[in-house]
Formats: sequence, structure tokens, C-alpha cells
Amino acid sequence: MHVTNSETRAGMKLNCAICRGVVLAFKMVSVELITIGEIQPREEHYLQLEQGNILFFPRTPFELSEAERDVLRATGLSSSSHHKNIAYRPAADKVTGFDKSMVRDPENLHAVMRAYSERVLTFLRTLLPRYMENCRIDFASFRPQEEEGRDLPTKKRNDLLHVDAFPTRPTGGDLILRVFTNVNATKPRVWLTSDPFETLAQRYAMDAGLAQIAKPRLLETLRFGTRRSAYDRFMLGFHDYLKFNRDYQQNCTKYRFEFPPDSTWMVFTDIVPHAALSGQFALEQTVIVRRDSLAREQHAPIAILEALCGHRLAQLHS
Ligand SMILES: O=C(O)CCC(=O)C(=O)O
Ligand SMILES: [Fe+2]
Repeated sequence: MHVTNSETRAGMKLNCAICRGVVLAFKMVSVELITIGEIQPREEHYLQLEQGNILFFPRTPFELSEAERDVLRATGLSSSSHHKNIAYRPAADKVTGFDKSMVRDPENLHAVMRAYSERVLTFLRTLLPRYMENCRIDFASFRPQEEEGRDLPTKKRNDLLHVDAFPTRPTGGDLILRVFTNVNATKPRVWLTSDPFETLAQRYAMDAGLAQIAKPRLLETLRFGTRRSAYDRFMLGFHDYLKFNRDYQQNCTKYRFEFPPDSTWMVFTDIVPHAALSGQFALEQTVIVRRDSLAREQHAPIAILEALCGHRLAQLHS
């Protein structure tokens, strides 16, 4: 069964704060939840994701037992911790970012995070095989803190709209696909999103310094080394630019989504501006998707930026 979006809205009490979308000269752009009932690779799943929609599974489509969820819900982050989340690194099979005094059973936590990571990846290989063929497997994370009222510096705040860019893992123009699962027993995870990257870039990329970054200078090469492409420098700056931009935060079009307990959703978090307003206990796995695996390469943020500034911003990974 493939459920349409209007059914999604009725079925999950979807809450849209401002659902008008933005009327561009030629098209309407808005972020939608696309509810998936059937786990089969379909062309439209790729296209929906690349157009800036969220693939939504009302029930988590892979195993995650109550006992495993209990292990997670018994895990905290110390308030003094400088880590935002607990991370799992699949390549090293290591969990980092937790305070031993807060975790009753580190071995169990490790086992649950490894199992989550493996199950998400197996599931993605079935649902989106073309993306997975040449992808890079990034970290998984567990988010044990209540998002509402967190006291974080502006750059690290989750409740401000942003597109993702990782300071320690530049993508070189490839895309950040993230899968989230709400393991809270009773509370939804509440997100705001806004119109996708193309609309955002047309409005703000030049103001955020795209033209200057597109022509790298010697000083910047020395500062960042040659590993960080112009694209990655722009995206890192753009993440902060958006969080500090009052006009954007206050006036952009906003869509509010409530992801209920036991739901799973996936989204390109560098295409879709997002903010987590409230919710506690979410799991997440990140995959870096090569831009030449997309159904339409012109959907990649790098292609949108290159068209805007007229310069190459990174070489394709070999
Ligand atoms: O934890 C969430 O729901 C999303 C937070 C976020 O935007 C991020 O980790 O980049
Ligand atoms: Fe984010």
C-alpha cells in the first residue's frame, strides 16, 4: 500500500503552522511528509527525498525491541558534558560522547547502538539501493536529552532552522541523508522545517558569501588545508549564517511536524532546513550519498550553488 500525503495529514494529526508554501515565479515549493507503507525500491522515493520531502514511517520498519528501547531510555548525558549526543562509529565499532557515571550499562548501550546502525543500513539497502551502492557510512547517534529548553550556544542550538554541515566530516559535495527513530514511550519529537535548499540558496547564498568563497584565496587554503572544498567551506558557514539570521528565523515559511513514538523518518538534512523543538530519546544514522547516485544530480545543493555562482565548488570523489 502506498499512502498519499493527504491521508498522512489526517492519520497523524499533522500540525502545520504555516502551510502556504512559497510561490516562486514558476513553482510552489513546500516540505511534505510522504508516508511509506510498502518497503520496495521505487523511483519516486528517490525523487521525493531529493525534492526536499521527508519519507515517514508511522511504525518503525525494522526491529527495535522494548528491551532495547528501555536500555536507551535509561541512558543520560551529564549536564556538564560538552557532547551534544552519544555517537556510534560503525567503522570502528565504538560508542563515544557519554559520561560513564550516567550510563548503567555501557556494554548494552553499545550493543543497542550497533544493532540500530546495522538494521537501518540493511533497511536502506532495500529501500534505496542506488544511494547505498557507493555511499559512505557515517556515524549513528542517540539523543538522550529533552530538546525543549536546552541551553546551548547559538551555533549548536537544535531549535533554530539550519541545513546540516559537519565540521569534522566535509562531504565534498555529496549529500547528508539521515534516518531518525523516536524511541520515546509517549512523546512526539517536534520539528520545524522550511522550504528546501533551492529556495533558500536563491534568497540567501550570495548574502552568506558564496561569490567570495567560490574564488578561494591562498589564505583560506592555508587555513583550511586543501581537504576542505569551497563547497564545504560555504556549507559550514551557511549553517551558522542561518542560525544567526533573525530575519530568516522569524520570517521564513515554516512547517511543523510531530513524529510520534515508534515512528521513523528520513531526510536529506542539507537540502531541508530543520529544527528540533521538543522531544527526548531519538536514534539517528547518517549516510553520505554520492551526488552522482542521485536520480537528478541537479537536486544536489552543490549543483544549485554552482549554477548560482558559475564556479566549480568541489571535485567529484573518485
Ligand atoms: O535531533 C534532532 O531531531 C535533529 C537535530 C539536528 O538538527 C541535528 O542534529 O543536526
Ligand atoms: Fe541538523
